[in-house]
Amino acid sequence: MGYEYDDQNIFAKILRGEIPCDKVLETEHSLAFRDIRPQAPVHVLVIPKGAYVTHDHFALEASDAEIADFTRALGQVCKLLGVQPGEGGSGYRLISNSGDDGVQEVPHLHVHIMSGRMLGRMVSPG
Ligand code: DGP
Repeated sequence: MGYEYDDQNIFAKILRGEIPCDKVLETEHSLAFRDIRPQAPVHVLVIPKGAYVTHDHFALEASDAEIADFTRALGQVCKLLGVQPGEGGSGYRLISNSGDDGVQEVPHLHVHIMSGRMLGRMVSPG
């Protein structure tokens, strides 16, 4: 089977500059911007620039440089947002919805960073 990447997805358009975004950070291989429908006072999405559909796709097929860049970008965004628990921040949650059970809306890997309120239990009862 494998993954087929749809280059017409909304994040691909953001990466090509066809749609604006509220940018938080850009690195060689990653981009972070604010979610258009925030579900917490702080809600930022971090995406790789490469054509990856889900986290497993990225983790298995991305280069070491892309993976290192993405992981560091996540850390840098947490720092920029002031949410690091070890630095006086109130903490945060990372979410990466994948596929149908994960209720993934946009088929380009993204990690949600959410903070600024008590986020409740990890998943809803269903
Ligand atoms: P999900 O695929 O379910 O993990 O969530 C996708 C998220 O992407 C959702 O929280 C809303 C956000 N989103 C969708 N379209 C846009 C857009 O055009 N711009 C921005 N900044 N966020 C978007």
